[in-house]
Amino acid sequence: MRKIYKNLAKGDFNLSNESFYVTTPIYYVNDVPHIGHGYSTIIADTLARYKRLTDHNVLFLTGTDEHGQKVEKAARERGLSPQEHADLMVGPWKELWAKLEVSYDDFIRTTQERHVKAVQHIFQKLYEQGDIYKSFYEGWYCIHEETFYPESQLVEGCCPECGREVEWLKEESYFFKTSKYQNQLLEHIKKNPSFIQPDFRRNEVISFIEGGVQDISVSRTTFKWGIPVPFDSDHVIYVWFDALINYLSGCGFLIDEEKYRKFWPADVHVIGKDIIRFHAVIWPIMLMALGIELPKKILATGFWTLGGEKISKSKGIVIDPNRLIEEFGADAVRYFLLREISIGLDGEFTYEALVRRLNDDLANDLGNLVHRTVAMMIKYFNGEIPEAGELGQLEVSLKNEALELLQVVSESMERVDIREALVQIWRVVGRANKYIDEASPWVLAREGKIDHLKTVMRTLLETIRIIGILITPVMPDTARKIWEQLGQTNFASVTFKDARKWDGLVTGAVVKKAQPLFPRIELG
Ligand code: ME8
Repeated sequence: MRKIYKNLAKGDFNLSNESFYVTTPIYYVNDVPHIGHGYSTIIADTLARYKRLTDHNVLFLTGTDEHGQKVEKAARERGLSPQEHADLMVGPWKELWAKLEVSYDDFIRTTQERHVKAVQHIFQKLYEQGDIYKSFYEGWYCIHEETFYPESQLVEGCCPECGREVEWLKEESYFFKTSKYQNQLLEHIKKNPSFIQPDFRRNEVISFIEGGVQDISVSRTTFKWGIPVPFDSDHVIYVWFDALINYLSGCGFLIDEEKYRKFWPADVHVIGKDIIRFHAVIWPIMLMALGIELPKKILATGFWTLGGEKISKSKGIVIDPNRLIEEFGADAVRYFLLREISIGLDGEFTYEALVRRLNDDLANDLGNLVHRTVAMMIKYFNGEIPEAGELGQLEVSLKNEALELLQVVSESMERVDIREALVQIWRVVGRANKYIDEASPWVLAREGKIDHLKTVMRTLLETIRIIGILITPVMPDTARKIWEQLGQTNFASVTFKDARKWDGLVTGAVVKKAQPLFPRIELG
């Protein structure tokens, strides 16, 4: 990743054969997905697709978190065993990811044997080396968050995260010596500024650690739905200790040495800000204790809110992604979520904002550019792509902007600034639309200046080709449709490298008239 960035800085875009490993949180199966879950997954998917298009060997892992008291309770309420419940609930997640064009390479479930084995192995190892010890736990526990909270953190006696009632638990428990590694972790975070992103989250984590990290309870005895502690069958392993290990068990740990070597350490864990302490404190400490390299980046997103409140199924504040996809299409939803807010910040979800983006950016700007160009091609050249003659000043200017886009977009993507990448692409979309008006192909046609008309149309088509390539990570389906409308056939083998050359279209290929990419939506 870094290598490519250096090359880019020199203006020399080099493809690499490096591996890239990106993960999403694994989602609880106590409920069905909402748009907030979709958000982290779409970010990870966009990064995975971008890396594949720059010739990386990608492992994109998502999955489900199936143990714990919360899942056990949800199963009981439905009269099912926790396993039956999990088996049923995993369906809606996989279906949503298919509808959202999420191209995961592997889907891990924490009830799978490969995972259970890894978790027990790690628990045993840490116990044997003295980093896990037995004691008693007393404290306030929120089942919903599956987290213990010190009294000082409670808000009016309730869970500081979700506001639910907490219960006082006293039980025998195994503890993980988190405190032992806090200084080592602090040093790592300070030495590696990009380890926790965005920066303001990094600073929060630093102050949290400086405040002192307590050893955490990593086993429970009051319920059964969890991975048994290998040497003490009265205890099940704490669901977060279990869940975090998915990032290892999902990349071959213990079972596929070659894969594990190839992909670990992970390049990016995409997570929401609510689970940053688990990922930026507990998880790295678990890895340090095991002597395993830390992930390169923890990327914490903000929340999508509705009426100022976090979108959350359990709070009854939900946007059903399935309905949005049916109404607007997966690509429009993906574009909206990634374009509307910068990663890390919260965003208020409104139907109006979504429709505005769809109408302005997608229907008017991109959709019209493609539609007008294809229509003129059919009208003037029966759709057959002509050779360009000598480029005039306007053409050279558009060509240069289009060719520079690869570098600009790649730099933004390397910084995981997907929004900026889109802003830059749309700058050229706007430029191309303006060029149509400036070059006025209809005047050239009327005046019989056919050679120049050919040059104008080819310039537009090449610009659209480049835009089509660069939007692929965010809007894979639209990119494919653009490719087809351009009469090109090799979409599956296109990579970002193809955006650095001009004249990439097959001359003589015939563009295809199609439905507008994005129909305008009238606000009711
Ligand atoms: O926490 N806006 O799972 P979970 C943006 N199983 N993102 C949101 C969101 C919102 N309104 N609501 C949820 C868990 N998310 C654990 C994770 S990982 C080893 C274990 C996203 O089903 C966000 O990424 O509660 C958040 O961190 C994740 O969903 C939590 O999903």
